[in-house]
Amino acid sequence: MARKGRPKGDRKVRVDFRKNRGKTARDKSQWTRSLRDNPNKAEDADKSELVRAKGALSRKRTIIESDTDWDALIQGTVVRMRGLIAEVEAGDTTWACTVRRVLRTRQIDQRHPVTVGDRVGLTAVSVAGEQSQLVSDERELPEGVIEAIRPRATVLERVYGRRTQVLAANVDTAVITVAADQPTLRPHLIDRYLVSIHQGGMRPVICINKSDLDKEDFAADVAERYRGLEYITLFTSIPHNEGLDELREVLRDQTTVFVGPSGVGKSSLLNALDPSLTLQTGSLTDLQRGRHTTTTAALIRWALGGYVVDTPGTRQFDLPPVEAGEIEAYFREFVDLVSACRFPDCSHTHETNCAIKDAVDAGKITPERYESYEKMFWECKEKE
Ligand SMILES: Nc1nc2c(ncn2[C@@H]2O[C@H](COP(=O)(O)OP(=O)(O)OP(=O)(O)O)[C@@H](O)[C@H]2O)c(=O)[nH]1
Ligand SMILES: [Mg+2]
Ligand SMILES: [Zn+2]
Repeated sequence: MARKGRPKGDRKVRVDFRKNRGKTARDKSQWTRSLRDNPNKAEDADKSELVRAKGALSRKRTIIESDTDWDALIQGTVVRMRGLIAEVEAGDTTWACTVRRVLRTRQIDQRHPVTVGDRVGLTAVSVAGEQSQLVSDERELPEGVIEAIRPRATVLERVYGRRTQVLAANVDTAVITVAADQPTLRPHLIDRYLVSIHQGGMRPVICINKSDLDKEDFAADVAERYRGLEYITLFTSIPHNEGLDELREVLRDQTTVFVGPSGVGKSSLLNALDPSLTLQTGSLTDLQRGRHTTTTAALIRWALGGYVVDTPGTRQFDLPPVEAGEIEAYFREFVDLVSACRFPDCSHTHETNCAIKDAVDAGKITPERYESYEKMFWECKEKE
């Protein structure tokens, strides 16, 4: 992209620069294959990878994005990737798009220049004055070329093994889904998801499902703790129809993703929130078995307005790691206190005169949250 006399109006955009960009597609297809053979495998492998040193994985790199006349382009949202073809929804039309070569330069840096959720500008492709058509998943769609991509407001990444993949861009809300019981509620897991979701720039919503199975108000107390931190926290039960209307309101007109461990009721919640979804998720699973196997997400329009992110190929995914030193920034009750620690680089673990530990002693930070922090911190440190 180096060129002389960069015209005025160009701006620098910071993008993630992945060191593993040189990896061949073969790694991925092998992973895909092993995942297809055993869908639980990725999930199990990922468990230990949720928190991991990031420093070695990525650094920021600056590229130049030329000014775009957006008004001259058809504007839409990438809802699905099929190989190199991006399906873009613009108004009532779905386009099958290739990507302009100059944008693919960005692909080399980023591996995925265009991903599900990207806001793009495209031009129609015509042949001899006629709108050209492309076949995508046995549907004939008008062909377009993606000319420009808006900077991403948020990124939803997942980790599998040592690799990180951008699952979707511009997701507004991530619903951390856990269960009051079956599987056992582990609040520490909520904290891990919170850190990753904050890092990705999304709005977290906590959903404690299966409230009908709550024993001795353990889950109800956990919900109170997170409400005390001003997180939107919902307590839901599908058989008791509890909290579902509230959840619908919170998710209206958003792009939403549900994250959380297996068996907590993510699929059940999706179907309860929008009963018409069943078919669509079913057909996506079928797709996966077909030859257009994809491991990327898809955006599905749903009854609440906006989109819900479907992640075919995995029943669950883990979010990317953070650096140990970054974790404190994502514990929201720590943020205003850290400047009062005696040491500017205080890790809030072994140091004296630590404002965080003082706040724990004073009951301003709960021991559960502090233990979560400590656990994540040491795990990250070990790997750095
Ligand atoms: N008691 C009770 N059971 C529920 C509730 N919601 C879901 N379940 C049950 O929990 C089980 C798991 O639900 P799923 O929706 O498949 O869970 P999931 O989170 O999608 O799981 P994965 O797809 O494996 O990640 C099913 O047997 C559901 O019927 C609830 O509110 N209360
Ligand atoms: Mg499910
Ligand atoms: Zn401290």
